[in-house]
Amino acid sequence: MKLFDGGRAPNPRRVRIFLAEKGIEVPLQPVDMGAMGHRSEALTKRNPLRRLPVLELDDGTVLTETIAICRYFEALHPEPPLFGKGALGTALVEMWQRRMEMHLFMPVAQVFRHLHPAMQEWEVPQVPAWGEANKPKVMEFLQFLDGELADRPFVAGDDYTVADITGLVSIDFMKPAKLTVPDGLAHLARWYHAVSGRPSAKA
Ligand SMILES: N[C@@H](CCC(=O)N[C@@H](CS)C(=O)NCC(=O)O)C(=O)O
Repeated sequence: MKLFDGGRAPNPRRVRIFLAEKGIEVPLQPVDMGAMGHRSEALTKRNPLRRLPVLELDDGTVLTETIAICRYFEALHPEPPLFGKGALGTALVEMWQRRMEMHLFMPVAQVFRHLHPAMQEWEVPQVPAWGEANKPKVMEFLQFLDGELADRPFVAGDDYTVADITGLVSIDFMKPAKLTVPDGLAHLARWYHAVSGRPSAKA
């Protein structure tokens, strides 16, 4: 098994954090995304969509999509459960993971990809107006999230889950997107301090 990894890119980092939380070691195959290594022949053969992360199993099966890869490891190593427990718990984690991805991660990504000069070769065409249009979406969601975090330690409840991983990576992704978390979101700040202080955050 090997995990084709994209260094600082946010989706590969989500998988690395997930693995670190589980205590699972998977051999990493670093891909230099700055040199467009994810568009090489070797990577395109494995993932024609030319995106990372890519997990290759020993029998040659290829898994892509961050959450699919995480679910694979969750099934193999159920402890600690990062996709929730029981009917309600897993549904709540699914709900929050999707909210974090759709309403935070994606808008931040759109700002970065459509406004950052380094993304000109990646996002064709770059539509700066679309990048700008996503900025208020990020801010609105952060306000909402701050209110939600007022009465629980983690995004989906009492336990740290994959929804927190997506949240952490999204907030960190705001830096290259040149976005700043607004002042005064005390619950969000408390949560961010907790999740970014976990050893897994360094993965
Ligand atoms: N839906 C995929 C998205 C993967 C993705 O977009 N990965 C980025 C790195 S964070 C990538 O490979 N981008 C390459 C490109 O846009 O050319 C997932 O969840 O894994």
